[in-house]
Amino acid sequence: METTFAIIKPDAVRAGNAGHIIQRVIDAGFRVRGLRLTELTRKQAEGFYAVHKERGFFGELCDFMTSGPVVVMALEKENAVKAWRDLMGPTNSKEAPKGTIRGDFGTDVGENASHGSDSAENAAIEVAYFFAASELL
Ligand code: 3AN
Repeated sequence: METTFAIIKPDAVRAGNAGHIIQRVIDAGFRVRGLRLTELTRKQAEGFYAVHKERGFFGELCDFMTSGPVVVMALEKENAVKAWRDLMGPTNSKEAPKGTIRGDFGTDVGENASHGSDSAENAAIEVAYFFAASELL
């Protein structure tokens, strides 16, 4: 069984959609191993997105991710990384089909309602970035 890491981003929490998104997680058969409402510090956001630090949108991305509360989750399922990315839809909410989280709750490529790890290796790193082992059920 695989565990992936997910974030309900500030736009979706602000719009009151966190509950709707968590319901989709449960309906899709994920087991929630960890879940917390938190607000990222600038340092946390910059560390989390360090692979993107040379990209033009890095500052904007960190501004957005620190703009309000987020929900961080560790989600378990067979092929959880792919299953969660399929449920989210493509990065750009403008291109994401209806029925996907980004298609239904996001706005564009930056404000796209959710994050999901892109590999099992990164999922392990990202889960550990936000959760102590003792917080994972
Ligand atoms: P994904 O989160 O789907 O794996 P990546 O890895 O391409 O997508 O992008 C990482 C993060 O950077 C995403 N959360 C996305 O919202 C943001 N991002 C990507 N491209 C842009 C852009 N052109 N402007 C603002 N934010 C962006």
